[in-house]
Amino acid sequence: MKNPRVHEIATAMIDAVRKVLIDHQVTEAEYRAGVMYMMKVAEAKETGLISDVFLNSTIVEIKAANTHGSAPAIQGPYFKEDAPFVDGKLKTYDSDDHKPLLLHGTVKDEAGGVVSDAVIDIWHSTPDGRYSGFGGYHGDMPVEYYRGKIRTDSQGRWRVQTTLPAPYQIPNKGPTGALLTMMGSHTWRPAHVHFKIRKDGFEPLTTQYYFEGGEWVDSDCCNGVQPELVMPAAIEQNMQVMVLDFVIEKP
Ligand code: MBD
Ligand code: FE
Repeated sequence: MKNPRVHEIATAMIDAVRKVLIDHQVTEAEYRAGVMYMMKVAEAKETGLISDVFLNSTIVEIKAANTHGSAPAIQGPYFKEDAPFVDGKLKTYDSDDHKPLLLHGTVKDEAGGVVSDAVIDIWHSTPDGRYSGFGGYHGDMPVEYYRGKIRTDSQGRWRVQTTLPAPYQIPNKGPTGALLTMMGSHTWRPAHVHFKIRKDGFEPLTTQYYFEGGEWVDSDCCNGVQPELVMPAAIEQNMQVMVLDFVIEKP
């Protein structure tokens, strides 16, 4: 069955790629190497990763230009729908060199009204740059580590404690890392925490926040940093804290 939207977008994408092939006089051998490369991406299970490294920020730009809510950001490939609800604290592998991080704030609507009972998913990497629940490169860390869901209270407030994430290197031993290196780029992202805020009757908000002054904030390999997403370093109760007041909007 013909799908008009697929027709429009797929046709435009193929036209755009054909133009690149012609403009750069791509040879048969180069084309074949490209096909082999795509097979390697699939084999390494990096299809999601490579898509998000290069293209997710563009989708976010489109959304950002059309929203009255908080700034959206790239979701990346490591969201897990089945993360558990947590009671004020994400499960982490605590050790002496893991610093605590307190996250709290509110969820409001565009008119400033509190949004109670919104579900917030929070996820981030281990200090050594792995995400739970993905296996392979990431090890076999169970899905309940470094991620969880919480709900806003009757005043729209939320709060959760975790450990401070470190600058993060995307999987760099596979085809995505190899391409970035051949392109003269690198595989680093600034330390970040991901959020997804959902409430019936509102547009979901997917975002992530970075730490002011953090390494790679100015040269994220995923092009995911916007000024509104960089939070100043603040301290509360002897802990580094990020205070985030989210605004979500109706469709
Ligand atoms: C990540 O952790 C991430 O957040 C993105 C956007 C891409 C790759 C890895
Ligand atoms: Fe991430």
